[in-house]
Amino acid sequence: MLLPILHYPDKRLRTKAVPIEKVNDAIRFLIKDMFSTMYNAPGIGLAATQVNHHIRLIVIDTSEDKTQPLCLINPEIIEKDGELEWDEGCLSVPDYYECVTRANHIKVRALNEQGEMFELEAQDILGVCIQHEIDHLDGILFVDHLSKLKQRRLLEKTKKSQK
Ligand code: K1U
Ligand code: ZN
Repeated sequence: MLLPILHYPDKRLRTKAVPIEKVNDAIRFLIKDMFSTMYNAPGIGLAATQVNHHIRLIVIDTSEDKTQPLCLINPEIIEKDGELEWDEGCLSVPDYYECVTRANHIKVRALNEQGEMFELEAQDILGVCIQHEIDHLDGILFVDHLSKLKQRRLLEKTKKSQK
């Protein structure tokens, strides 16, 4: 099932998501729908926050042929270093791309769909995407990393297009 994606400046995107206590079938159904929604958009990542579920769950697939689905439940960045600039987009901010500086290399700890803990090291687009999606779980959008001037221009453009 495809899920509706919340769009900036919807205030629900500012909700801080809560940890998932038990990885059960309801969570696994949501994961399946989130992957369908992400691939259909199309996108390379999606956080539960974006589909109005305020729990700490993200799905990602940065592969070219869409064969490497990755699900992270209760993800935590446990190490980060370096800096990297990347032109980011967001399914909640359609048709808007801007350069953001993030850590170049991260180590993340999370649960998988079976509720088992794992650790993953990531860099380049995968590392950027994980950081972008974890920001969503904390109610942070990539545009928050931009200058106040760029944020004001985006808000004006969004309000005009909504009229
Ligand atoms: O969280 C989201 O809104 C998804 C977002 C993830 C992301 C993209 C770029 C840098 C950081 C995080 C997207 O997927 S935007 C769409 C996109 O980048 C894309 C779409 C189709 C093919 C390739 C990329
Ligand atoms: Zn996003």
